[in-house]
Amino acid sequence: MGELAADKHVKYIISVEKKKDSFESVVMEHLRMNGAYWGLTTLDLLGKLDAIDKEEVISWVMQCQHESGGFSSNIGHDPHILYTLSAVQVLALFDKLDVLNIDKVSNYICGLQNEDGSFSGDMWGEVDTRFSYIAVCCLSILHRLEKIDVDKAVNYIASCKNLDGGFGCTPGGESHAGQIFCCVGALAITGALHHVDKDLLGWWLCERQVKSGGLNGRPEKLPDVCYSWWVLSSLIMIDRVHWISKEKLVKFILDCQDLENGGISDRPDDAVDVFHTYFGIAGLSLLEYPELKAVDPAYALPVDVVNRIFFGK
Ligand code: GRG
Ligand code: ZN
Repeated sequence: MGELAADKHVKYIISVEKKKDSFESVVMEHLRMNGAYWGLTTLDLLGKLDAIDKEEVISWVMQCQHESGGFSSNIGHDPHILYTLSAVQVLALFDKLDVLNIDKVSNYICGLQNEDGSFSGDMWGEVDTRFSYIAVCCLSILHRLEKIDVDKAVNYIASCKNLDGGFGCTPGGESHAGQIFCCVGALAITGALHHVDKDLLGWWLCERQVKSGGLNGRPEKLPDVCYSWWVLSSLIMIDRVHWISKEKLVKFILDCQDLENGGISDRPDDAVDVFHTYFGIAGLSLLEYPELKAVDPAYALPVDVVNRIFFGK
């Protein structure tokens, strides 16, 4: 089996960050804040966050904040709850949460909670359990969870649970590993994992491992490196990670590396991108691959960053 080409991946992430006019960057323009979170978290897990000009990133992040308190994907775009979490996560990575007006950011998020406990993603109102996770995760990082109706938020997530033990984006929505991560993550952060049938969900999740060792996101679908994050983090949060073969999954992720130019793709021999590079490295970190920082499965941040947020260490 090959090894992790850590130095190549560091170079790849830094080159994407620098090539702001490249094709990938233009396509990613509307995802820049989210992309910054993926790239910078990957560098931190690889122990190379100091390769980045911290002040430049922080100044750009703060220019993406709006009057409403929310953040947008890039300067001049509209604010959205996803980019608000990414901005907060990026500031947390650099230990710079103190530049935020915490009440302003948390008011923006609170304003997106609906009467039934669900969350909208922005002022246009789309509702999805992704936004429930984002709200809970972000407010928890800001120590402002008490500002929303947590019971209602939890009950809404519980109402999205299916008979197969999984969760969907709204009540009755098909179970999908991405939504399961969001629902289990939000329930873990709020101390409400008793709503999860761990054996039933653990069974559904471990059935996501296919012959090649990779994981898919739902039955009959192709494996994809990003599910090494969505599925594995969920299995860890419900204590069932020993139900899959870790060795086979490590091999699948390593097989998706571009050994020449760095980066990780969704499946072997496809083109690499920052998104799958992040999920590959974060997945390997969850699998306790040597020389990577540990990542927290609920907050999707390095464990030392989470400890600093909650214990000041
Ligand atoms: C901080 C880690 C972190 C996340 C923020 C955005 C978000 C919260 C969560 C997204 C969860 C989600 C729905 C992930 C799934 C993304 C994905 C690969 C969707 C693909 O779905 P299909 O149907 O692909 O196109 P399949 O694999 O089912 O064929
Ligand atoms: Zn993917």
